[in-house]
Amino acid sequence: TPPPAELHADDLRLVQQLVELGQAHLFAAWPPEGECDEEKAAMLAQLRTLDANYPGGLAAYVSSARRLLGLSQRGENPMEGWQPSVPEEGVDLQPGTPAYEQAERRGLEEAAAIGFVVPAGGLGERLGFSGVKFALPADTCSGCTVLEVYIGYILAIQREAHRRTGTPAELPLAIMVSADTEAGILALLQQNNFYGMKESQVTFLKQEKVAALSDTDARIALAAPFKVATKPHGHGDVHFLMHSSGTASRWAANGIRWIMFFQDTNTLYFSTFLASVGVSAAQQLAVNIIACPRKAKEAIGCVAQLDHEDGRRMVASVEYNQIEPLLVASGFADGDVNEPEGSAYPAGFSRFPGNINELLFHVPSYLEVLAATGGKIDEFINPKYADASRSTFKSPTRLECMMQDYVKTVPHGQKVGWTRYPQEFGYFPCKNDIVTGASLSAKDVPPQTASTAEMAVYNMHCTCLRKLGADVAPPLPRSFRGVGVSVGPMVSLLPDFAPCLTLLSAKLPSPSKIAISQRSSLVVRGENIEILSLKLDGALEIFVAPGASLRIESMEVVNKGWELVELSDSEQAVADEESAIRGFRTIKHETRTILVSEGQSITINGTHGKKASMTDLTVRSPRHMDV
Ligand code: UGB
Repeated sequence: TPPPAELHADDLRLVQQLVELGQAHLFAAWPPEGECDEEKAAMLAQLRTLDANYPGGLAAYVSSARRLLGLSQRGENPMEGWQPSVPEEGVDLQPGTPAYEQAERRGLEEAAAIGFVVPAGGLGERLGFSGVKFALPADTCSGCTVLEVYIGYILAIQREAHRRTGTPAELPLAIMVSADTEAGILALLQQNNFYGMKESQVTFLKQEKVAALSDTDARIALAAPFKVATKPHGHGDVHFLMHSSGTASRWAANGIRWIMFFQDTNTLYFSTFLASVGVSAAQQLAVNIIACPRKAKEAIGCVAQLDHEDGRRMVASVEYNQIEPLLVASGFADGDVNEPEGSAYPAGFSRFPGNINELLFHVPSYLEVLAATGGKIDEFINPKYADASRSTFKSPTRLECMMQDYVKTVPHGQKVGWTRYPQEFGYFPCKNDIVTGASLSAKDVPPQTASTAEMAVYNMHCTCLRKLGADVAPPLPRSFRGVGVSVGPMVSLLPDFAPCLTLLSAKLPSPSKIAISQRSSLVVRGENIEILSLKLDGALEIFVAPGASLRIESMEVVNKGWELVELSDSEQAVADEESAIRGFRTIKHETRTILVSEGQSITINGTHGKKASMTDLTVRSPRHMDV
């Protein structure tokens, strides 16, 4: 079909290129010149977008797809010839130890030079939540959204950098959005004044979908006569966008030496990340893969040393759907199993560290790789075949890529290591709906639900307090609609109070004088707060405005507190999505709320057997009313 005469020169080149690539079918049904011109123009615009948003354009896309589809059709295993083992080079860090403190202090020295990147183009389809996942509460006691907590940590680190260097810092955040999430995330930020961040600190990277492919020849599929079918390409797009938008080099020019990549529903990433920066800086790591203890069959990748028969060697994350076949093919007869008692590795977990997709990059090394690769990441394809000869698909397929596969493009001169933290500081994303969560729970596989994510936040903060020497009751096992959780005191220490263990320690000079009972809830928000002695048996909320201060010399709070109540069948049936994915509601029986407004400086001393007088304080917060 001759191309329409009015085609722009670039369009003409693209059409010719596509015809040469065996994609003439895209234009085969086009009517003669003068008919459907708007529709043709729209399709050409779509093709230009697809061409511009893939390293090397559509030609490179089709050629990679043909190679991978060929391998897949022949049934060749892309992991063939690789032998996995537990990587020897890595650090197990235990918060509360001198090694941890040293790493965190080293990380704090780098505070002014850290940038943050979070891919958030995915919808919570598996979760049963139709909004953007950033809008979910990280924990319902504080009510703060996940994005609010993420930004809270970044701003707290930024303030610390300012304090240390004497120069105001503005740490950058890049959010990768997709057509599915862009409007929701932007609205969330705008409605909340960017949670205190300057709008100019936030970069939106828009991820485009890639062309869907209808057969093993990588023929691009049409969704309609003038519309190419498209599908998501995966979180690996983030590197191409960091490169093609100039963001990585702009940040480097502004003094950013480290970039932390992470995912969209696990605020625990930030509990230890400064120590990881410290490890990277001390060991001069180009990439630090942050890991957690991994339960066998858990849907997270394995960090493994991979040695190929042909001499190639790398440390990388093996994706969860490839672990079982790889292990069985390489001499681990039992496949993906937890280690037994008496093993050389920690019993009850997979021997391989779990990849939590928190990756810390050294920026100059990253720029070197981006310059060489254009941000292209190793891809894979996963067609569902409709016939035994593996030539037709049940539905169009596409290439996919993952953020963590960046390590596969790192040259040998650059060091890749890993840092693993104990489970309480690890990975509790909010990914699965409550029914899926209950069935995983029954198999002793981490359910990754909203309830486990929320309890993990409280348990992490309790662990921090215990590590410092406070007397905090341990969590007890409970279940909400079949999902097993550990429920202890519900403690939420927001990042402006203390973004890391070292800075928390400074706010609690006599931690052995802090005691929190099992049924207690504690929310602390505000920068200038010092707690010397506190006995809590109930619910306490503390909000101290910027520029205000609170010193609790001694206080005892006893009240009816808050209670978590499992939703009944009838309540669950009518619950809003946010509650339904948790399976419980919180009844706030009684709360002590301390709100210190701007300009106030308050000391509470409730010794001599009487409770602290609250008459001089505003005791209600606008967001958190007593019930
Ligand atoms: N995301 C995008 O921004 N764009 C996309 O096209 C897709 C996702 P999922 P997945 O940590 O639990 C990853 O869907 O793919 C964002 C790791 O590969 O939650 O199942 C999305 O918004 C795996 O090794 O994760 O698996 C979210 O922020 C394991 O570590 C992020 O990418 C697993 O996560 C992850 O998307 C895990």
